Amino acid sequence: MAALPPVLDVDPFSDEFLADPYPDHERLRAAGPVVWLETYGIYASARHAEVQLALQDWRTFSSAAGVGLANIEKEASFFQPPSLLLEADPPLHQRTRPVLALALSPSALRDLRPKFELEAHALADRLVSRGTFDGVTDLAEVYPIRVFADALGLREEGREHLLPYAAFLFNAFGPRNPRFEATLRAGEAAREWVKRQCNRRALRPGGLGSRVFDAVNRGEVSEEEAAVLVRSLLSAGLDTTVYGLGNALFALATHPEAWAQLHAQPELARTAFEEALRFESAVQTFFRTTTAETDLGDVTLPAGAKILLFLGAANRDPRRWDEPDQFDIARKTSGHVAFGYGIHSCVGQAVARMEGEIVLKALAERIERLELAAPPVRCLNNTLRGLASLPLSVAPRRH
Ligand code: QZP
Repeated sequence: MAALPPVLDVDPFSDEFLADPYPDHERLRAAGPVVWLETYGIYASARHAEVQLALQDWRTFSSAAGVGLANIEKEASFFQPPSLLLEADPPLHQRTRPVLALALSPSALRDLRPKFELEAHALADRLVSRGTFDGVTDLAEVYPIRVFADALGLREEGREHLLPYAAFLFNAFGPRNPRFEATLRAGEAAREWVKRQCNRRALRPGGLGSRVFDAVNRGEVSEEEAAVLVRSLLSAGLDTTVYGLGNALFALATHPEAWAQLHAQPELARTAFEEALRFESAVQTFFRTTTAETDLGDVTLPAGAKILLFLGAANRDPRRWDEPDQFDIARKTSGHVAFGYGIHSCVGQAVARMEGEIVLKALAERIERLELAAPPVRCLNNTLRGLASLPLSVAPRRH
């Protein structure tokens, strides 16, 4: 029988919550499968089963009203025009998604891998020889921008806009709070630059971006639509991996037994990165909007309701995971929702995994001990969880 949801006064976009969300995640999961957050007048779920059910049922839990707090059918979207992927339902999504899926296909990735490895090895050599470095500003922010922006075919000039753009964009999925305001000015300037980079002529021929425009020649999308799809690569493809790599390094630097295991077996790099995604999910939350009255868990939601899905909390739900708060690079991580789930699950996840695997493997081969050199500094964002700084000291492998 459907019940009224428990009412919580938790603000998931407050500094206190974002600095350490895990105690509140437990409160949210314990309160029920679906709760009501009175601060914003929204439903929310932090349990794995309900998060997965909602993501699976795209007809009822729609993306077309936006995946942020704002209902973009009533208010303006951050994106002008809206994303043809993230903020679209079938049938539109069925036409646009394959265009990016093809650009990011296994064969496209096979071509990219040697370059990604070369860059990782050069960067790892340089950083390890220094003995201390910042895992975020010297590595996590450097590597994806180099390899992914190169792969996309972006010009070198202006790449400093990419991170402020993403900081603004991911804040914009939340409320118009001071954190959002603080990134607005740099974000708007960056948005103009990003827009200009999404034209066919701005992109290096043969790169991933230009590959998206091949779909115009095949008659699958219009020239304007292709530019908006290239924008999706720029929006979703950089900061997510920056935060994901930083979080993985943080977890490994604070779990010496995990590092020892990875150093002994660098081929565990791929599963170590996967466990880091589960343990500290870079994308913590996004929303869906109901298209009809529906039951989820023990609650009846009306049509047109926003529901906040806590991916990071689902990835630590004890109903789904043994010892969820333990970082264990040998665990079976399949079923985590760090890349989402269902028709909208991350179209670039193979690229992200390749970056994570290659970077962690390059470091594991060179570093025997990885430790914090000073306390890390968190970067609070309405959607992303990650660090602004991660001072590391490394003991190189003995020969
Ligand atoms: C951002 C787009 C975690 C997601 C919200 C990241 C993301 C995905 C797609 C787009 C933007 O299509 O613009």
